[in-house]
Amino acid sequence: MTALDADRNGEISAEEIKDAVAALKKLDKNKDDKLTAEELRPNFGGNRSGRGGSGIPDRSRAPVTQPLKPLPPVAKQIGGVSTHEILQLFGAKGRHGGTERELANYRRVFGFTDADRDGRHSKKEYIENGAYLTPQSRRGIFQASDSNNDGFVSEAEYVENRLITDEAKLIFSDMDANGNNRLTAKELLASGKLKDEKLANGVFKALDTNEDGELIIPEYLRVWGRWARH
Ligand SMILES: [Ca+2]
Ligand SMILES: [Ca+2]
Ligand SMILES: [Ca+2]
Ligand SMILES: [Ca+2]
Repeated sequence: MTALDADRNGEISAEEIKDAVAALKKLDKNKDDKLTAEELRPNFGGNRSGRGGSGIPDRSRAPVTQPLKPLPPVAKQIGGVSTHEILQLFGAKGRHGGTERELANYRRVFGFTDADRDGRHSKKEYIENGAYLTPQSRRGIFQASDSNNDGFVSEAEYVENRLITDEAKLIFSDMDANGNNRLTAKELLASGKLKDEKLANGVFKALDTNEDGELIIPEYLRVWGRWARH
């Protein structure tokens, strides 16, 4: 993408497509008319002149932050109802939701943080240099988004996470009847989304990982996000 997008506007124009063969040939460093994965990988090693690079040395391999304390294994079913069905009862579409417009917007936002334009967020780009919420929250979001645990958040992983969490937050505020950003078991039941009281209480317990009788959004999202990725 970066190789073909000569004017760096995030789109490949007809003009750029015409030049694609030449642009791809430029990537073929050893001139064997084949592009290996190595050659396709953006160059992190010095040569950044003229690419609008930040000039900041790449420290993405250095440990930026300690991992969060892992959650205990998340139940796949509650009271005989699968977490997949539970999300459906809440009306969640999860990663399968989203209009074309929303998807396009998420991809655009992804691009703002992908400073070196290699198609993935490094910990440095997202956690260290990010501005959203707090570093600790960014670390939590980053880890939740990195579904394949390779230490980077790809565009697809980012979009998936936005689809899951934006929807989950809407459902949360929908249930938070008194609008105090805290959800009680009573509010969850009163929302009528889970008609079965036993099930509603079981779901609440599963979400309330610190067992204080209330859900706050990050706490709720940690478990919800895992259910939505099954
Ligand atoms: Ca990047
Ligand atoms: Ca990843
Ligand atoms: Ca509330
Ligand atoms: Ca709690």
